[in-house]
Amino acid sequence: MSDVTDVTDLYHEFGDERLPPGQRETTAFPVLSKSGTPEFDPDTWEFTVTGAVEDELSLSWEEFRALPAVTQRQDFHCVTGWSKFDCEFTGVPFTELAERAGVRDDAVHVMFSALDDYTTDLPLEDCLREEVLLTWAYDGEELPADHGGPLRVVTPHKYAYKGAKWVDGIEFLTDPEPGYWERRGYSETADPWNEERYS
Ligand SMILES: Nc1nc2c(c(=O)[nH]1)N[C@H]1C(S)=C(S)[C@@H](COP(=O)(O)O)O[C@H]1N2
Ligand SMILES: [Mo]
Repeated sequence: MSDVTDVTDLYHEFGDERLPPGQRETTAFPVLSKSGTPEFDPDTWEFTVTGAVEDELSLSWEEFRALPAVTQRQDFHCVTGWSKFDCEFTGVPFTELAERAGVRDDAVHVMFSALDDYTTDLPLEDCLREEVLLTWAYDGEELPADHGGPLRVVTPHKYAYKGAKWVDGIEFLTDPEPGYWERRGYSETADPWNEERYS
């Protein structure tokens, strides 16, 4: 992997400190999943982009991997209180998929879905940022299955539950809808520097 873009300084937009309030830095990378790690079959896997778009998309694993990708160094903040600095993720920017599908003007919100029936939602403007990636590699290696391999979303400007592991769908919504943890009391907005943990 050649060019690595460092986006670890995005915290300047949200707060003074790289480590958000109430977080502690860890060098470990704990695994947090609501249920186990789902099976991935590259032959039947299908990624869909649906909802308020001009052209709905359906991509095989091979087609997804052929999309243009970037590598970024990012931080990772878990709502349970740990942060991990300098994670190197390689993948497709959310904006690339949004452009290919042609997001309609009435889209305001986004729902991500995953192989383990997890969902999470974000306002559209929070997704249309360069650091929101659909990533398949971590520190130059294939993304481990426990961490969401083959494909996961990363959202370094939000608590990490906003990043769906095993992601296989993006739906553009004209009205906000809550995802899995958001229905269970976690924050809709999830800004780590404002400690938006619960709703
Ligand atoms: N599909 C799916 N994505 C998920 C989860 C999950 O249970 N299923 N857990 C979320 C939560 S609560 C966190 S903190 C991060 C954890 O990512 P990690 O296991 O790679 O540390 O994934 C998020 N994405
Ligand atoms: Mo979490």
